[in-house]
Amino acid sequence: MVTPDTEHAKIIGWVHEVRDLGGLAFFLIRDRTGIIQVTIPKKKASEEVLAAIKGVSRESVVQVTGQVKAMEKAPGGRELLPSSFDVLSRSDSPLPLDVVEKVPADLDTRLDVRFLDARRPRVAAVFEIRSAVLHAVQQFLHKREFTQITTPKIVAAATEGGTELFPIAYFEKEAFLNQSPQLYKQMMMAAGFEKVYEIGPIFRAEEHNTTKHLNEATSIDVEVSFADHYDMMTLLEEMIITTYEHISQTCQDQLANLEIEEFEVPKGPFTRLPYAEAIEIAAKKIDEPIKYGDDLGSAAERAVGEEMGAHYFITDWPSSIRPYYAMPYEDDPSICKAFDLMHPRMELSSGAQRVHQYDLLVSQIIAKGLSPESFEFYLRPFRYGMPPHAGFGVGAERLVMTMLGLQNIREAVLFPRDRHRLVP
Ligand code: ATP
Ligand code: AMO
Repeated sequence: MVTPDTEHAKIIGWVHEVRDLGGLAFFLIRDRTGIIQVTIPKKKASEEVLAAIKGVSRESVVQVTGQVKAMEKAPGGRELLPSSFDVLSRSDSPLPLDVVEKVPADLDTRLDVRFLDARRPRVAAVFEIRSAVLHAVQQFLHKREFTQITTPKIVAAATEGGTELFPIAYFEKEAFLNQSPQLYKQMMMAAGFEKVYEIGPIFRAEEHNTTKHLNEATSIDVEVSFADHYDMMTLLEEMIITTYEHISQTCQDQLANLEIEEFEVPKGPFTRLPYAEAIEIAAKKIDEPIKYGDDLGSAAERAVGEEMGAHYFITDWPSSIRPYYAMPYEDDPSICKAFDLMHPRMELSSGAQRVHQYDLLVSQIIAKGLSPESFEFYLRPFRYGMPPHAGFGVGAERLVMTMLGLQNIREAVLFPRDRHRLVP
């Protein structure tokens, strides 16, 4: 894209809008940096230019060269008077989606033609911010000497308890798409890596179609040795705040495109609310019955979130509703060293100090009705010097969705996978 003081310029972009006023034609040309007006006074224009602009459809890709002049009425205060105008790629019309957003479209239509939808500056802004979020997270973790790992997505068994798995055919064996890198990041603690993270896909065969669940999501997984759940809550809180700060400092244009005028960076320390108190708050505020030992459903999450009004942790969960790998408190094993990080709208992350003692882990696996045999590859490292460790997993889409106030998690994924959507 040109700068206002460039005299001669070449631009290549999409035809955003065409206005033909008879003696004067205006083309708004758009690329990822913005929009510039090309003005063609027909009496003065060359025959080649006049021939080239005839019938150019919106969203065609064009290359224009010419003189840039200041023009108060034009977007950005300048216009390009072309000496050449070439159509590089003609767009069919009508368009399946109106890129200039004069005609509103529902999310399904938008997702069907994501390549057109993402030409809208407001949509592109979401994905530029998503990229900046992942960059900020990585920068934060690398500064703290974390090692980035990548672990298999094709696995032989469940991680989180045996449900919600997608089976796949793997030669003569049955295999699954991994639900979480949980077991692998823990094994890397046995390998002595001390601080690892992975940003990668997780697959969950969630039957229900909601605005906050995907069947393929992106998880930011972190695991640290010689750390407990308190250390992890502190680390996670710092990571969230630092990420918001990074967006606030580097994504002003994108936030403006999203019409977010006041981008609030959350303030620490986040309240640490024991599960028992969260249940009490929920019980008072929602109609459905809820008691100690129940998981927090969406209505309960929202009710407690409303009361808290900012990011907060729910701590000290009943061991009965957390996975086998969560460490029970020594003085009261009915509760465990697990936590959830909550945004007022929904859960953002789960984490815990893990069980690192082989015998305790085996007994917890059995107590959950699972078979230690199917966890053999995972259990083995616990017999050869497993350090105490803790970690968490954050859903990247939920982080972006809550940060930008998006209504549907699908808006935070380029090509979402849900119950009904397998293409594009
Ligand atoms: P509208 O899209 O609101 O119907 P219009 O087609 O009626 O607009 P005006 O915006 O009223 O046109 O503009 C009148 C004249 O002002 C145009 O003929 C043109 O000479 C000039 N003009 C308008 N907009 C621009 C612009 N963005 N850049 C340069 N000149 C412009
Ligand atoms: P959990 O199952 O709570 O924990 O997942 C962690 C976070 O991942 C996100 N998430 C999802 N996002 C969109 N669609 C889904 N279907 C979906 N499922 C999960 C959420 C959630 O908080 N192994 C543990 C983490 C750990 O203890 O380190 C785990 O997977 O934001």
